Amino acid sequence: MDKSKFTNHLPLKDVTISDTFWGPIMERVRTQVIPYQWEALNDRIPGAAPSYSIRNFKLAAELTHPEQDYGVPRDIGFGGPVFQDSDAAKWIEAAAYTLVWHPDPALEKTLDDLIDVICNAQQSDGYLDTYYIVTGLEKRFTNLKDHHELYCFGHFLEGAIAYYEATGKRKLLDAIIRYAGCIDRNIGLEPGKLPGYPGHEVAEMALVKLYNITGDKAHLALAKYFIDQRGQAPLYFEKETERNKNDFYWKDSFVRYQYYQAGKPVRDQHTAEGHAVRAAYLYSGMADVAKATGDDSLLEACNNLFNNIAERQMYITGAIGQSAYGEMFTYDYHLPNGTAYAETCAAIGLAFFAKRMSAIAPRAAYADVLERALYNGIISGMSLDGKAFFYVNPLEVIPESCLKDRNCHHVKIERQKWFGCACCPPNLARITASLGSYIHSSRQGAIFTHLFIGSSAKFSPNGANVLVKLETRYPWEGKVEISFGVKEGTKFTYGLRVPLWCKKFSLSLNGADIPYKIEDGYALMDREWKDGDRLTVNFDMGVQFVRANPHVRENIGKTALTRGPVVYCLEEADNGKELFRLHTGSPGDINVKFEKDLLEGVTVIDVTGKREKDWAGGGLYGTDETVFEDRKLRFIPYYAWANRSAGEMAVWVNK
Ligand code: FUB
Ligand code: ZN
Repeated sequence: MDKSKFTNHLPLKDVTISDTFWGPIMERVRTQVIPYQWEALNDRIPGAAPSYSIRNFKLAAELTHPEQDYGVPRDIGFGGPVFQDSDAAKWIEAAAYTLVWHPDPALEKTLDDLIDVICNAQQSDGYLDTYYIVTGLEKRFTNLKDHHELYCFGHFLEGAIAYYEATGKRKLLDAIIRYAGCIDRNIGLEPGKLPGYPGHEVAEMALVKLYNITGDKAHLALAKYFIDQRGQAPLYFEKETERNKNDFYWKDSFVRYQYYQAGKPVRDQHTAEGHAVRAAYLYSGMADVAKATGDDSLLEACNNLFNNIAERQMYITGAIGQSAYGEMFTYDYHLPNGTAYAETCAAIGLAFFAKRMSAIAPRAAYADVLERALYNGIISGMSLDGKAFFYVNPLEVIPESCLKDRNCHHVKIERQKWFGCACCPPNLARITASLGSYIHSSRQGAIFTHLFIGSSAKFSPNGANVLVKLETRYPWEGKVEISFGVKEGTKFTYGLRVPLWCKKFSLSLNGADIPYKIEDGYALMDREWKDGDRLTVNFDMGVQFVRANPHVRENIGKTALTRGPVVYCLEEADNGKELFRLHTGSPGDINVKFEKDLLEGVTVIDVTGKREKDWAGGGLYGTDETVFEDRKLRFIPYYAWANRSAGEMAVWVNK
């Protein structure tokens, strides 16, 4: 493993975002989404499915400390799915990130009060999971496969770390470190412990994050153990199921333990399989452990899995998880558009994985996937007003199918206010609120820019402070200006990602040519940088008519329009019904314009195309020639669909 290539992403506190695209989204998350989700977690959204999340914490706190009274009836029982704790934990994480870039004493107070409740629910040995605290602690750790204790623990950790980093307050962090100790005492290979691991991954990456703060080798060792033990024979989940007479939902399915990526050791897994969110979180944790321990075989497994996803199982929107059955991956080149599951959380998980891989070695192939997911399959999960959410993000929607075709029942034609299983909305909030930490990474002597997001960021690549400022109207325009603030001339390598979608670009420094070499898709400039140096890059943002690999049977004869990182779609609101009858025209006949009053400001693509006309004679089958009429087609960014009216949508269009 070439450790000299390792980089670290910049901490959130060192980046200030001023981006014209992401800035408003982040602000909406802060001002709309976070308060709205707080109401949802407290079951105060009329007409929305109750969360029970905060109620469960209050109930658990009352049961743990009978002198406490949060006004929750003690005989009421646990509410919602077993993993409801994670929704509050993700909310804490997202809210904490916003505090970094927008201090808010009232929000901090709400968080402190919630943390008090959570800590009151904690058991004396550190255990902290409201499902078992409420339903019976004697059953804890008896169903790691399905009951999400270690998943909630992982999310608690992520939330606690974020809050500690935002405020310096350790109460939640210390509580969760005690919980980590409890887990360590109960789970592992040593005699008397359960040789188990998470049924839903996330704790692996959270523990590495914790290790980076505490430096406590036990935290890294627990993450490594979870990864190494997964799928080892005899299968823990099989033994656990037999021992505790647990259900095994996937018993008669082809996927069995691979649903949990636990059917074989992780280093023997070469294709992404099973539940997509679980998989993406596992692979992210594997990348973290590989980097922290310098484990070559683990990194090789990460690369195999990354390539399998990016080259064979990822939608053009960066979405993953083709199948509603099991919210799972299916198989290579199987990318159905209308029945896609494409869970928002899964695209977010892929972004986590891609971010980690690009820290291990800056390569455009990694950051391109990150960017693809961010600008498309992730933010499609949220309405433009931040008040409604998609769980499922298909690439084609026909409203009648969603009602009458069982295979499309999971597809909603309008974003929902909340969900009984509300994993996606807080996940969206936490990734957007922490976007500052995705833009750059650095190592001794080098800074890399992975994403083009208007911001200023502080580095010290060689001891001296460097300020890197990005100004751009990306993704609508391809010009990015990068200026450097340094006290004295400072020598370091600056690496700028050249997106793989970009066929042509120009680069200049202070108006003159600058020498660079391309390595792994980054333009590397090794020089002494002076204060005020201004680098200008212009990425050609021509509209591209993209094809899918011919192995993808759904997209044969079709094209998808992209411009820069943005994937486009046709919507009924602009193009009428039966979008599947439309054909694009010639790539030459295109009009691209920015519509500032449409969908919060988007660049649209107008193309002259054709529509198959009705048959003169009617009838279901026949031999008539296809007759076309001319049609103007309007393409809008995919992420912005379903923000005007419910209707059809299609990404892939007949050529
Ligand atoms: O199981 C917890 C979360 O609920 C998963 O990550 C999502 O896919 C949803 O099933
Ligand atoms: Zn989700």
